Amino acid sequence: MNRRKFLGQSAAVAAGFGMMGLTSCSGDKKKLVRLTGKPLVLSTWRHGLAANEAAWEILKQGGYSLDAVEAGVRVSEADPDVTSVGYGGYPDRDGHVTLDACIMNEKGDAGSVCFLRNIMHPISVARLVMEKTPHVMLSGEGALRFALGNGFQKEELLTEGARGYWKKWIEENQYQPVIDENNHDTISMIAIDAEGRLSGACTTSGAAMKMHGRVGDSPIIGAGLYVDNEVGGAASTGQGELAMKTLGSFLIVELMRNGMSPQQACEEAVRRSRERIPEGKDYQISYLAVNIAGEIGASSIYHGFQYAVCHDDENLLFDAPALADDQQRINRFGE
Ligand code: SD4
Repeated sequence: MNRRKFLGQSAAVAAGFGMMGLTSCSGDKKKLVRLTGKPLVLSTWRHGLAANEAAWEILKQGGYSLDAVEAGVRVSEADPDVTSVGYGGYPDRDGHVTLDACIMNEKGDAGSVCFLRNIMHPISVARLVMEKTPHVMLSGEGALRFALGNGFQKEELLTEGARGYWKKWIEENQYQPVIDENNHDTISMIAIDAEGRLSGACTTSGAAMKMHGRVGDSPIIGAGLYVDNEVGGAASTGQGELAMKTLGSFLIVELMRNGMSPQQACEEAVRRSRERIPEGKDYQISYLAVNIAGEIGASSIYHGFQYAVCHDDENLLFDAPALADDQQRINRFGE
């Protein structure tokens, strides 16, 4: 994308419109959609379309945004074809699927689980941590025990497909868990309901082939997700270490609080995250944000990040603008 087109999009967002040059779900129509208004739900990646649909069922009936985001991301968690989330998620380098998730509501309540194994819906465990304990985060064995004690069933989450990917990776690669387009589709979702209540959810199996025990940004309140009902919400997908080092989602919300549009705030968070990339590494990070007025922003280091927005019964997929230019992408991906 050239700079002029990029700025044109930012201006459109600042004026209260959604991103320009949008493609519909079927990918064939160009559209300009006004995205202000409630209710509204947005989420990361193409599979966010199906997740949005489940969330929208609740929102359109006047339901609670927290119920909507939980129901929405559960769709991705149960989908074996989504390889960065829940069932079917790629394992760590030892062959174990380990899950991270968090959830937040309009009051600023938050719940989170990390390094959780064998539970299909970590987002629902995170919600229970928020609602049933005085804590924000449970990890590993303790999180599993808490889940089982609350009626969740132990399940094998490693599918044959994911096992095959892991086996191939071991043979061909050198154990470097870098997030790129092949292992990158964490779902983060933010919704505003008819009463103006903002909630968010984020759930992932994390970086494929990560070290056993590695936890990313997705369960960290302020890194993978942050919502504040006075301002808006933000979420990340990509190399979680970058969002952790910058508290990227919290940063975006604070930048919006101080007057930036969601688009400007996402771009600034990408810029800062990019500065934290270790020498010699090439990582991708993407942010998605919405303010309480329903304006949306999205930004990424490289092109390829897509997000889905559902409003007024219309559920559309958008291409996020990127900071790196096309030549840098060609150099990286050889396209
Ligand atoms: C992580 N941010 O664990 C997650 C991975 C991700 O799409 O977003 N994948 O670092």
